[in-house]
Amino acid sequence: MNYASTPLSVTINIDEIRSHFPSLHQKVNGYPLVYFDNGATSQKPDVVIEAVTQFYSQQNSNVHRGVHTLSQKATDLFEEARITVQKFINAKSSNEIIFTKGTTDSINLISSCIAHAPLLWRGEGGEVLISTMEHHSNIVPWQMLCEETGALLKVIPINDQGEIIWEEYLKLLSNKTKIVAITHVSNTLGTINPIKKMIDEAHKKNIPVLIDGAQAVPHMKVNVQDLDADFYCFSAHKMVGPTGIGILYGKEKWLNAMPPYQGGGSMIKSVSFEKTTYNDLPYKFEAGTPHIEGVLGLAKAIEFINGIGIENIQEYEHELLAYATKHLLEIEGLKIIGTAKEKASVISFVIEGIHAFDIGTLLDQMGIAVRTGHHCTQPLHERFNISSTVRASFAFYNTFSEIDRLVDGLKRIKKMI
Ligand code: C6P
Repeated sequence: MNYASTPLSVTINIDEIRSHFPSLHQKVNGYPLVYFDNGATSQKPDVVIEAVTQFYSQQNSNVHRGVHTLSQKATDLFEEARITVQKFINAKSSNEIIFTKGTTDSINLISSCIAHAPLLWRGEGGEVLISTMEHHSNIVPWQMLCEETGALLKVIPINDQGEIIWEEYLKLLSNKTKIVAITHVSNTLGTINPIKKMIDEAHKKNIPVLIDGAQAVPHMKVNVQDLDADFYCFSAHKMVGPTGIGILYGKEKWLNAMPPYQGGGSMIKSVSFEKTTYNDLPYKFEAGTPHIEGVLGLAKAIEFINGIGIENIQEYEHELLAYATKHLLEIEGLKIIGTAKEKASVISFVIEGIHAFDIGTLLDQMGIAVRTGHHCTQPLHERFNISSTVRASFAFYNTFSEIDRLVDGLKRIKKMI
């Protein structure tokens, strides 16, 4: 059935966009693929795939290490990519852009180094403040830090819609708080947190704030200077870039105040058995040979997104979200978990009497890829007294007719079971 009565109000050429994604044009279990697992990882456009293969076929060499032509070329492309990232999130300096393995690695870098920086981590004990809706990547590293330092983990509660309870946040911010670590967009609920306001409040008490931007950067304009974020973390693979590469943005003064994360090549100025001096930013935090082709692919992913316009992406995905919400709610027994006023294009739901895993498996038989389970947010699922949900997460290359297929598929499953 075609439910697509909503006219597109944005100038996005969906056919043209989709033509750049080879993986979208395949059949899965006999049906044209509908890929709604973008929250886990996105598909990749031809320009990103070409950048990776071109590196291996033409520029392959190590960076920052050779005087020979290939190494110089690879180094130039690598450092140009850093500037592309800097401009994309409007960081003040490219020294503030650290290449990591991904969001998880970026958060672990900070949680491992911060307590060794007296400028940032003053005194014993203290508290680390996170929220109920955090991904395990923004919980476990802080628990490990708390175990090591004797700090306490404090959790900001959320309401039934899946929004931070503002008064509780204000109550929990205190002179004991060492850092606030909060997700920009929840990977399960889709909630867009009011991070600018949250950062403002924390800064009134001189508390630094780390933002987990894994689910935000692919879907909305992020301006780290405007937000005044102290640290901002994200992954390339969720924004049509390669896997295994991510970004840690950090204010230069904080990155300078912290010791290195790992020791090895590149992060040093000089080494002797008696004493090693560390390199300047950003290299101080980039020990070892980096994921060069991942960085080059990430730059192409950003250029691709810029070509469409992140504001156009946001508007289009918002229409997908509204359309999907409306038609999913027509299914009897379906309940959406996460109904915040400000939401990104993520819908997690349960259907009365049918296990999420069965729904995911049966949808897959129809060529529709969704995620089922706790989506690495077990405490959040506990908050809603459920063990698992089905999650459909949309990207700018998804269509209204694909949403129709999801809705029809769920109706068939309801009839079957
Ligand atoms: N969430 C999901 O299906 P990595 O794996 O390091 O690229 O990203 C970790 C991460 C951190 N924070 C948030 C909010 C996330 O959504 C994720 C990754 C995926 O929801 C895989 S579990």
